[in-house]
Amino acid sequence: MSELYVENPLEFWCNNYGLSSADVVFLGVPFDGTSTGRVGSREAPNAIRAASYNLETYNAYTKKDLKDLKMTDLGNVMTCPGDTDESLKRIEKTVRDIREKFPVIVGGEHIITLPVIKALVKEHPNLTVLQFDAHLDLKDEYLGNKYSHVTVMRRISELLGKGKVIQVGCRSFSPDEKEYAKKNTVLKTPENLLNYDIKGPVYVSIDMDVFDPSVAPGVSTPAPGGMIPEEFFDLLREIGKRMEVVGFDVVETCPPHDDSDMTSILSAEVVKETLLAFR
Ligand SMILES: [Mn+2]
Repeated sequence: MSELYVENPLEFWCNNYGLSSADVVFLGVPFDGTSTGRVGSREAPNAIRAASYNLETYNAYTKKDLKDLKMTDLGNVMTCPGDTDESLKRIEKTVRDIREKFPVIVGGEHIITLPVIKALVKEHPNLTVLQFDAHLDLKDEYLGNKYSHVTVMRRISELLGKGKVIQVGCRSFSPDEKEYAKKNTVLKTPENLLNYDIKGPVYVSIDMDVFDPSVAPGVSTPAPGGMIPEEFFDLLREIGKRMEVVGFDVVETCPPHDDSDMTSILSAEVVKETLLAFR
């Protein structure tokens, strides 16, 4: 048969190797059931896939190309709108099945990171989470709810233990959260992160609100005073040289509140740059 000039724009741009041969697996998680701010991050996985078709796959700094990665887009987890418990179970089960691969998880809101960590910690018992976020996400509960995007790093910190969550770029939080952070997590600025030595496997969780709303307006809870892309990408490449990264997520992109798709486009670029920095 002659070559067919067709493509599937509902896959993240990659040479699709299929699950058994791929070592990098892109997984969408369209869940926004606990969002306290603007809702709609469930639309992000497909918006970011669509935006990926405008990317150059080559990176001039690392001289690496997405085309050279053995990657596959597995599709989206079938989450249950309105049922957080069942959704988190399904996410954990799906990630458990791909835990030997390098997972690239695209949310969805930030609570989805909890079941991902629960699944990965079985493969990497000494796991550290490196979180980029405007918020600490360390509240103990929110309106009686223990499982929310504002409690997610508290639950992960309880699971992994003291000093195993490193929080970068946080600028919007309550005194209680700051108090918990002082005792249990490690707070860093983008400028002083690299002075801190992280040993063992690292999972990177990127909440898109770590960026300034001037460059990423389409997030659930924007917070002025954040990072710009060049600063973030420079830091990523240094992390890639120094740390053993075993997977990452990109969360909280909110397409219904995005202008000109700029946050989805930046999110696709973040997926690409992060992959090329770490693989
Ligand atoms: Mn967050």
